[in-house]
Amino acid sequence: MANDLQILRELEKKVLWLASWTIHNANHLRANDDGVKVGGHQASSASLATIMTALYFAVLRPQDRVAVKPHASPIFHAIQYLLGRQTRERLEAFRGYKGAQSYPSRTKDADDVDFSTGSVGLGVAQTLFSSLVQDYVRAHGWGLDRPEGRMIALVGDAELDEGNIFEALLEGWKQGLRNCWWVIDYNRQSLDAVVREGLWERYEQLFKNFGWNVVILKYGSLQQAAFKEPGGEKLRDWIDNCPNQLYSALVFAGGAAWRKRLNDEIGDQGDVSRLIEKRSDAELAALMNNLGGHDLPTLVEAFRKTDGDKPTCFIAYTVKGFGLPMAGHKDNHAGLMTPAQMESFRQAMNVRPGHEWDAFEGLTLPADTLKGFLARVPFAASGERRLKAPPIEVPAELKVAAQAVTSTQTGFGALLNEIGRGDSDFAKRIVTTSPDVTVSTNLGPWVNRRGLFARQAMADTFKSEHIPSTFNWEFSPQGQHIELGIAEMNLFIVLSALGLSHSINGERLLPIGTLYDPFIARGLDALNYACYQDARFMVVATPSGITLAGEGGAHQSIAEPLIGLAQDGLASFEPAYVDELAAIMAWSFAYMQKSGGEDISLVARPDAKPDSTFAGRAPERDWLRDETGGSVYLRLSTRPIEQIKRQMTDELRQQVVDGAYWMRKPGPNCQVVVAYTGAIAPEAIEAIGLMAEDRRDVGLLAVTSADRLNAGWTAAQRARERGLVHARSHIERLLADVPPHCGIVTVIDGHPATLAWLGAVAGHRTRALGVEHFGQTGSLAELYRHYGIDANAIVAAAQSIAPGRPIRHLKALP
Ligand SMILES: Cc1ncc(C[n+]2csc(CCOP(=O)(O)OP(=O)(O)O)c2C)c(N)n1
Ligand SMILES: [Mg+2]
Repeated sequence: MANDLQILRELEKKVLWLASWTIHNANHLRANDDGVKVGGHQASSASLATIMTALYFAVLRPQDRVAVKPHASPIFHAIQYLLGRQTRERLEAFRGYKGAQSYPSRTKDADDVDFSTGSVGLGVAQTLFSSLVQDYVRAHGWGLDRPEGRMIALVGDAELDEGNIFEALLEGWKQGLRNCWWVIDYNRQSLDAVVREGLWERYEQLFKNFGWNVVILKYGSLQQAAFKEPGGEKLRDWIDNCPNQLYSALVFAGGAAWRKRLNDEIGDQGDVSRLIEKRSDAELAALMNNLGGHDLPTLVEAFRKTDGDKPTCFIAYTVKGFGLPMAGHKDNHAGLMTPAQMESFRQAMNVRPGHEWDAFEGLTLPADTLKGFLARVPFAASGERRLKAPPIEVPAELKVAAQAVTSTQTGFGALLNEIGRGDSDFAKRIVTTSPDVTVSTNLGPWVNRRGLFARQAMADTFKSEHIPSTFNWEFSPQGQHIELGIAEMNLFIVLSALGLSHSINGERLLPIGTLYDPFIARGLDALNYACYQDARFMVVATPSGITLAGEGGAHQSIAEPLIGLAQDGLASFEPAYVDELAAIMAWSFAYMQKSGGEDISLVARPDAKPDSTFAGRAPERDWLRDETGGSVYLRLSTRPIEQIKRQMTDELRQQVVDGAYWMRKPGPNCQVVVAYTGAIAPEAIEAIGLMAEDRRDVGLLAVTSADRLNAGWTAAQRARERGLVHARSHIERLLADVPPHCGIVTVIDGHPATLAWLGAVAGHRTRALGVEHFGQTGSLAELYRHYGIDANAIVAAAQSIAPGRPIRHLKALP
């Protein structure tokens, strides 16, 4: 009977073979006529072959979740293939259309990727925050019937240069992180080069400082045995003092080179020489390559004896390109084996031509033994590892008593405060978080009601000392606000973790993160990452724009509306009025929970009939992916503006959500339409008034979501191009009756391109006003005038694109 170690050794070989073959197939065998470099990172993958074999086949349990280093994707897919969770077709199409993905992807891969990776550093931090979210969920009494999982990142050593990892590390320490493992693939190579000497010592110290266990896996079992031989101590010292560059170079050069070097440097004609000489070149190379990260017994033992209560960092010494001809070479990052090298690798692996994809080809143990083992692998025991949670019922309307003059930011605080009064499941599932701008983004009233989250209760000393304070800052396991330090990267990664809780923990959360609008840019890659893996959350960005007046250029956002327009997976809104905000938020909480499938065709359902389906409004919702759902970005303002007294009808609510409505419908002879977004509403209204005597039937279009409006328009065009002739988007219907000669002036406190496309919808001449240059301090009136978005600038733009008699209220522009 083969023991488990023998089986794991066989599987390790097979994993390495399959991953290498997958990459080779994509590069050399599959037609790739487009001349684009395919790549595939054979060396980078091989580095993790042993560690991942140990983890997936011997250590992981179904509840554990892993972020796999981007370039180890082929190893991951090979392992899933052996476990029957990945198809040969997808492996054959690796890096191709609908094939296994170059970097593990939750949304594009079919083999149950836990966390997407690709932009290095982000997946690592995601595991940390996922562990905190697991604690959050359990502290609230949910999901206790399931075992706690460990959140594990397989980290490249050069990946640790990414600062977001250290931001996360600090936050993890503050929040009492547990159940988190980071396994560092210490191959001492990055993309370009060999890493600095002694980096492991810095890491060790650093992780210990943040309360982590550090386990250094430097020597494999062959090395450990050799160190016990006479002369072994000398060998160990030599290894310890060998510079990274040299070690890598010798790994590449192989057994004879090791022999020469070791004899030259520590040969003593005695014990050490005997230790070297009694090994063949191949054995010597195997010994020197037998670093901790390539030694199954060492790895399995180290992983098995680590429990979850402290976070643990494993520094596993590895060889980049382990087992492959380019092993150790500093230029191997994107290196590929040549067909000739692959051929000798095939022979060495005993794989017959034509049997390259056979799971057990060339192995020495009987297939039944291996099959039996694979069928018992705990990781794959419970089938589908991705969990589901039913949607939380959301009120159709959110009520708030808005003051006569107020801002959207104040409205947001008031709406959440109202929700916070209730004891519904909806209120309980909301979790808020903010990077040290909780109070200044108006989450204060909500936090006062619902408390801050910590696994251990902490009293608010100001309160217990009876010192008056507006805010009750009490921490408890029941709290519903996660207070973060000032790191916007962390905000978006925790939102990513919270927003996947339904899938990871089987418990749905409704996460809301707040920050200042300009600082979205600070965490932008993490926001993109969160959207890419289809996490569901609401980002509330406030204050925004030059409307922030006195705060000046460093705090005033310009480009963010364009991010809102372009970011996939994120529906963006910028309402002007609190009743609009209430409608948008109610819709958003439901939208965040929809899951109509990731790959829904943009055009329409497959059963859509060209003539009837597009007659009603519903299909446009399909193009907008309303049934697919997504995350939401609300760009809010601190500017108090006079609210409109009106009834929020169902029709108006729908239009607000669809992206625009006529605040003042243009008459049949309309010469000018003003289309505005957000806090600039009073200027747009004022401009309409100033023009009224000199331009006929002026229209005022309130744009609540340039993003959704634009997406609908694009999708309708695409639908028509595919034969659905009646497809009409919301903006096309709104502009249908605007006469062709009419001009459109758009205005937003943000980049003008956000709305400039409106002119292309029905061919109206358009002038787009907005902010193109850094802001500065000043009063609101001064800044609006300076940047040309005040009422007078709107009127001047109208006069220039919709000529007629001079508009008498127009003043000369500064
Ligand atoms: C944010 C980001 N920047 C750059 C890259 C390009 N890149 C991919 S891997 C890599 C180096 C990785 O080195 P390491 O983490 O040590 O992994 P190894 O290849 O040694 O296994 C770089 C720079 C990336 N994927 N993401
Ligand atoms: Mg490396």
